[in-house]
Amino acid sequence: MLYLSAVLLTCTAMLLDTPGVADAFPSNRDRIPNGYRVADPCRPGRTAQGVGHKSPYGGGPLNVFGNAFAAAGGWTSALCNADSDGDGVSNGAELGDPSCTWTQGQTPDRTTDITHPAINNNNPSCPIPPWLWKLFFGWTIIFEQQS
Ligand SMILES: [Ca+2]
Ligand SMILES: [Ca+2]
Repeated sequence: MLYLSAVLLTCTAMLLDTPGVADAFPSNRDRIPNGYRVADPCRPGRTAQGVGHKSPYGGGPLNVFGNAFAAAGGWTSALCNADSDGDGVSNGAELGDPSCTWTQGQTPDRTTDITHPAINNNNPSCPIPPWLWKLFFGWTIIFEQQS
């Protein structure tokens, strides 16, 4: 029974990890700086598809950043200067807009090393340990790069 559960969980995770399967509100990714470049610390080599959601694939309950974004109504100076995940790095610094000057459509001050504004950079809480995720799903990154 345990083996069957593990196989079912793995197949479900593989389906959910297929790009484009579960995008929820991708337009919100345009409303934050580097919305398509946020590294997902729980899935090495991947970007978070749902930066404002608890699920990295988007949809479902909002995370702390998603709630703050919804309350602010967009990328505001207050949201930019806040540190939603409490890791000591402001949302703006995490998303490449440390001076909080970005507006939609502009290229942010920084476009590399973009970290997740709802996941603690120093101690990420992941449903699947990153090493285990990489062991099972790392091959799909190679597949995507070739396509
Ligand atoms: Ca932070
Ligand atoms: Ca963070």
